[in-house]
Amino acid sequence: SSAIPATPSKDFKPDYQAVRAAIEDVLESNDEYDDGSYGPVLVRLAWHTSGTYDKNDNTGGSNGATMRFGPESGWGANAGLGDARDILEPIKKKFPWISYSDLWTLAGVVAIEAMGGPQIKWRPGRSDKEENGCVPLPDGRLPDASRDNKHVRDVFYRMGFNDQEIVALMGAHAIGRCHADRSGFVGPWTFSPTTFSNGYFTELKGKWHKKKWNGPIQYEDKTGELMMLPTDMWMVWDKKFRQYVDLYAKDQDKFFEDFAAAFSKLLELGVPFEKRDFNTSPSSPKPMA
Ligand code: DDH
Repeated sequence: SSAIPATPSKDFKPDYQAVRAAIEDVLESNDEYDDGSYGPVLVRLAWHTSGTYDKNDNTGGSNGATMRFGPESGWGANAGLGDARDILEPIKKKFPWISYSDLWTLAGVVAIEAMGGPQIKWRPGRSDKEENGCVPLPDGRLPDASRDNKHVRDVFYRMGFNDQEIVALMGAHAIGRCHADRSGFVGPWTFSPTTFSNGYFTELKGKWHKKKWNGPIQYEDKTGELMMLPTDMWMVWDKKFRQYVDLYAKDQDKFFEDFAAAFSKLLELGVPFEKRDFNTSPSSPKPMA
C-alpha cells in the first residue's frame, strides 16, 4: 500500500509545505494549552510512535501509526498523547492523502523547528496499518522512568542506538513537562519548556536531591521547581553517558547536530522507503541513504 491512498489524478503532487504550514498554525493558535504550546506533546507523540521499534524482528516503529488503536493507545506510557493525536485530526481531514504515520512524525519535526531547535531531515513514505491487519505490540517497549542505566541501554540498543545517540535524544527533555495525571511525575526539566535548547544538559550538571513527597521517586533542584526523572539522573551517574552530557552542556551546536541526526534516524526506524523517496522537505536537500 502506498503512502498516498487516494491519488486524485496522475498529476497529483502532495503538498507537504501546506501540511507544515497547517502544523505551524496549530502551534501558534493554541496558546491556552499547557505552557502555551502543543509543541512538546507533539514531539512526544513522534517519539513514542517511533520508539517501539525492535531491530531484531523489525517490528514496531512509526510505520503503521498503530497507536491509533488499542492496546497501544492505552499503554501507560502513552497517557496524554490523545491530545496530540486529536489536535492533528483536522489536518488529517484537510489533507487526507497524508498517512497518520507521516503526519505524526512530521508534526514532531515541525514542532522542534518552531521551538528554536535544529532543522531535522524528514521524508514521507510511511503507510498506515489497519486495525485488523496488525499484530498488537507487547507493552514495555518504551522506557520506564523509574528504572536505571541498564534498562535505558536495553531499550535504545534494541532500537539500534549507541550511547552518544541516547544522550543526544534525551536532550528533548529541555522541552515539556511531566503531568501528575499522565505519568505520576510532576514538573518541567527547564525554566523554558517551550524553547528547544541544550538546557537539559546544563540543568543536569547542577545539584539535585530526592523530592520529599508521596509520589514516585523524582529529583528536584534547589528552587523545587525543576525536576529530573531517575532515568535522567542516570545520564550523569553513568560515566559513559556523563561524557556526552558534559559535551552537550558546553556545545549547543554539537547537541543540535547530533540530536537532529538521531531524531531523524528514530523517525525512520523500520520504515521501508524504497517505493517513494521523493524529498519535499526544505530541511532535507538530499534524500538520505
Ligand atoms: Fe520523555 N518523558 N522520556 N523523551 N518526553 C516525558 C515527557 C516528555 C522518558 C519519560 C518521560 C525521551 C526519553 C524518555 C519527551 C521527549 C522524549 C514524561 C512525562 C516522562 C515520564 C509524561 C507526562 O507526564 O506528560 C523516559 C523514561 C525516557 C528515556 O528514554 C529513558 C526521548 C528520547 C524524547 C524525544 O523526544 C527524543 C517530551 C518532549 C516530553 C514532554 C511532553 C509534554 O507533554 O510536555
